[in-house]
Amino acid sequence: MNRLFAITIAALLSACQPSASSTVATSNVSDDWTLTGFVKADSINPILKPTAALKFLCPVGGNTINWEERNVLNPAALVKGDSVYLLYRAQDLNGTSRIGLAVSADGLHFTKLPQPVLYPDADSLQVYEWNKLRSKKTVSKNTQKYFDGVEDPRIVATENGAYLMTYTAYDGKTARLCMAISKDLLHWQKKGLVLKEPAYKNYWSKSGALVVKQAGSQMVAAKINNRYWMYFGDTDIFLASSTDLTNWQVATFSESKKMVPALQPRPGYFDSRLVEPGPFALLTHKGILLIYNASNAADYNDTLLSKFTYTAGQALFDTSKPYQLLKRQTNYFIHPDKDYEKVGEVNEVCFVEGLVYFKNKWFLYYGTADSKIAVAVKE
Ligand SMILES: *[C@@H]1O[C@H](CO)[C@@H](O)[C@H](O)[C@H]1NC(C)=O
Ligand SMILES: *[C@@H]1O[C@H](CO)[C@@H](O)[C@H](O)[C@H]1NC(C)=O
Ligand SMILES: CC(=O)N[C@H]1CO[C@H](CO)[C@@H](O)[C@@H]1O
Repeated sequence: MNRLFAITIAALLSACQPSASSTVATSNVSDDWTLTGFVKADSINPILKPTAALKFLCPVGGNTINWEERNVLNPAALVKGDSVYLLYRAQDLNGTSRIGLAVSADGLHFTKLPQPVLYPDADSLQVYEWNKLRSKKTVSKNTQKYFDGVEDPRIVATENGAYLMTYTAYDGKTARLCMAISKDLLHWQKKGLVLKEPAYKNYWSKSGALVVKQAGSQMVAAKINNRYWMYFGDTDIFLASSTDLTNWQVATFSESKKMVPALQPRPGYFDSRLVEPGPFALLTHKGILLIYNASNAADYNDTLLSKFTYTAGQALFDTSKPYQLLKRQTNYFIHPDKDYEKVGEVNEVCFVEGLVYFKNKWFLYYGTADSKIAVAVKE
């Protein structure tokens, strides 16, 4: 990354040692900077379920499969025209993930397109998106061992009217954060790894949430200090920045070269095991609002949640210093309490990845137990 910038970060962080990010946590935080008051739409949830009805000719395996028979989960969302679009992850029975598209006129009732819009293909990314062991072994229905594919999309608009998706490419061994762009949400051009630098190419990376500004119902990638910013990671949350949305540089400390953690797990809280970005990071007049997913640890946990429960919380970062945590919720604002959130492929999961402002309401879309998709609405 840019040397000057790396040094600046290091200097700023060393000024508030030790532990830049987690110490703010327990201060008496006023919650007026948060986006809360979401109510789960119980009468129609879950809004998306897997089905064996949709067929797809897999260009890698060469076979026709029921591409979303096993699970649908972890959707990105955006508004285009008069509709809400969900880009959701779907798994076939073998556990390969692809990304499908569903459309809604009211944000609640969705119609799926019959074919996925992004999937492992016979292309240069196949090496990251397809598990080589698949061709050798018959995969058991009940193992996660061979899971692969393209997972967990997040989406923002760009200033030139295109859409940028970040997603996880998974080869069964290493998850790598990737990008794709589209003008129409149907046709996607894969743009490869987000972390292209040799030091990070084989690094486990996931969950890229860009800093955006809200323009009506559009969430548009926004620059701070002449750079775009992306929060990413699924243990701690790290940062990358870019001038062109294509070439990203990880924010590292200049001496140790370690990645700068913007947010870390907190012992004793709902986010004691891991933290991971939600939909996108929204510029507000109070700072950068990041909705994040969190998992509860087996030790030094929130004792009111069972271990490994996925909930979501919110954090606020300084607008001129995106690595500087200002505030953080002391408790989650959404957690699993419905049957379909508690039991599924992975139990006890509400995983938030889609957020839209549509017809004067906020709609939050989330994966439930890694098996279905639900919505919560803020009037
Ligand atoms: C699962 O894998 C087996 C063995 O490779 C293959 O025969 C089958 O068609 C695959 N099913 C799906 C849904 O991909
Ligand atoms: C929470 O952590 C304590 C130890 O700190 C452990 O005894 C307990 O079982 C944990 N609770 C859950 C729900 O994981
Ligand atoms: C982005 C990502 O990989 N998220 C994972 C976090 O954990 C939840 C719960 O198991 C999964 O749903 C996600 O796939």
